[in-house]
Amino acid sequence: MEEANKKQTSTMSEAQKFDAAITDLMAEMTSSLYQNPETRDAGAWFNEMLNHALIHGKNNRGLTVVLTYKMLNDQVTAEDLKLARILGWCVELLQYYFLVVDDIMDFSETRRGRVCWHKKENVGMIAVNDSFYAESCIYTILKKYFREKPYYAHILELFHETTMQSAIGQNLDTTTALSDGTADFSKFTMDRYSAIVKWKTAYYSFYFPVALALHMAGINDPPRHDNAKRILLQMGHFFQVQDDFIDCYGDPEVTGKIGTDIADNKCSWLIVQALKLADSQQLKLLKEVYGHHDAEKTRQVEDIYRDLDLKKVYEEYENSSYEELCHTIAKCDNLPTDIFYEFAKKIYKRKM
Ligand code: DMA
Ligand code: MG
Ligand code: MG
Ligand code: MG
Repeated sequence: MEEANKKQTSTMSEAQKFDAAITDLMAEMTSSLYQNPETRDAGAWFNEMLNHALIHGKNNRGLTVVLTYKMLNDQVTAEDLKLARILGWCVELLQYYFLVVDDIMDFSETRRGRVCWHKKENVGMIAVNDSFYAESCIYTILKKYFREKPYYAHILELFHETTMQSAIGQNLDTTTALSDGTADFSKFTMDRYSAIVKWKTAYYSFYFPVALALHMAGINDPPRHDNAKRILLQMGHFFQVQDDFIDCYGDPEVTGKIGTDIADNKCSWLIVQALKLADSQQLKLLKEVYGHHDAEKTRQVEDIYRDLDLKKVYEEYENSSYEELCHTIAKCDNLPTDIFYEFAKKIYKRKM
């Protein structure tokens, strides 16, 4: 039986092994709550919450920890690989607890092909506390598996720093979208856009997983981290532009989420481009119809996007910025560049 298990494990892809690693972790996260009669009900609740969507993501960020660690180390032990997968799942947990609240703030209905957690019957604003719980799981797991590791302090600091960066980004994102009924486009500049996406997405989605793998591999010198950060923040900007495009043009069957950026009055890449291209009449109409939770007004914004051929503007951007990114990667001389090329390849032309 054990032999058969071993054989099965050896033929599994890294993505499948990563997927499999969550089963034990999931049980560990809530088991202490189940053991205590006082907290048993909370254990059952949190178990359902974690099962709702944590395991239905693309796992790109988590997998990046494992794949990067492998690329930095030609003699990885099975034990270290197991730890890299656990660390990868902690990255997924960080993303998850931000998304649970992001979906409340963004008035979203669906996520990862299912109804958003806060939209489930009896959940509502209890989801805010569930997000805190998911965050706290990270630190329980890190303590259990990494406490004795020489890089423990480095990764702990990185989790805290990344949480702060993402919270700053979410603040910029949501406060830039504040509106008193008529869209005020004066804040919707490319500079503001770049700041929002760097803080809300690029740090946690790109620098963070790679930096964790670097720390695991014993790499913590500023020159190499700074170099990785420079490349990965550029990649993160590209990725959020894609996310904004997908918000309007993606197929919800594929993306698992229904876009809300226009109705939410978001400083999305698409509106920033539209403001550059619109004539005075289009601009006047955009001011009236952008940023309302009203299907007809949203459709009018989409019509203007179509008239401005934003799809084509995006396609040109995707091609040229991918080339620029490869150019930046090629200049990196103190880390294996495959780390970055592999990551870039995975997201280029993505549909979800
Ligand atoms: C989400 O940005 C950012 C964080 C920190 C979760 P978003 O609202 O554009 O993401 P999504 O389109 O997935 O809701
Ligand atoms: Mg959102
Ligand atoms: Mg958001
Ligand atoms: Mg989005």
